[in-house]
Amino acid sequence: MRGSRLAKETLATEALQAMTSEHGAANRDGSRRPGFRIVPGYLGRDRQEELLAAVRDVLRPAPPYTPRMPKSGRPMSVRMTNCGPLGWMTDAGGYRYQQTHPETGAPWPPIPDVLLAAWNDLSSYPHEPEACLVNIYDAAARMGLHQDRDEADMTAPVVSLSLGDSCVFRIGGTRRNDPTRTFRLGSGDALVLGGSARLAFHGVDRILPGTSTLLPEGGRINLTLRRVTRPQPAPGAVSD
Ligand SMILES: O=C(O)CCC(=O)C(=O)O
Repeated sequence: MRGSRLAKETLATEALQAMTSEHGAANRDGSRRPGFRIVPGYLGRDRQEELLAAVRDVLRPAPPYTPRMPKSGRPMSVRMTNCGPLGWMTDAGGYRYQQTHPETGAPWPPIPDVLLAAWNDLSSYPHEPEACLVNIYDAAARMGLHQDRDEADMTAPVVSLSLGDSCVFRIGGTRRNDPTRTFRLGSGDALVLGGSARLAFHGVDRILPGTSTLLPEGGRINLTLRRVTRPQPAPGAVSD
């Protein structure tokens, strides 16, 4: 099983490197350091169900809300919530991280262990994530091309896991007008944006309804893990 997963992963990574190398979103040296990396089937069905149960435990105290675009206040099609010490928010007041749910005023629930384990496995980053954005897509939802740039520590990658229906994911380079490519992200797939791809523009063009049986209600859930603040140096550490 593991061998075939690794073989699939290698093929997918090579294909993606070939697709993206023209605009620098992938590691050019073929190394395993986080650049642009996709791991198809990272979570098998049992682990997907475990993660889904953990996400439902997050949604009870932190119900999904409709985020709004800065300035215009226009509602987004994706619904969102968060877990972790910080949560990413957008409304007419702008993009930001905050410690509490915008509607309940309560602190976000903690990041479930199954997600922390995925971060430790995939991020190659020695500190914990501080925010896990939960994006909930119905069949009509999408997410426009954007960069994740509200974080202070860009040496930490973005790690994301998908559950439920597949989506058409789009990724480009670090400039909005760079060429883009699309590929399918399915239930259990992991994606890492690090290194030269940390600031790559990306988004979700559309959901492919009926492509997964995981969510009885249909649709897709995406969990995006991020480190937000720079870690404090250990006491007595000498900086150069
Ligand atoms: O749903 C996805 O796969 C992408 C989510 C995303 O780009 C984000 O939350 O910034």
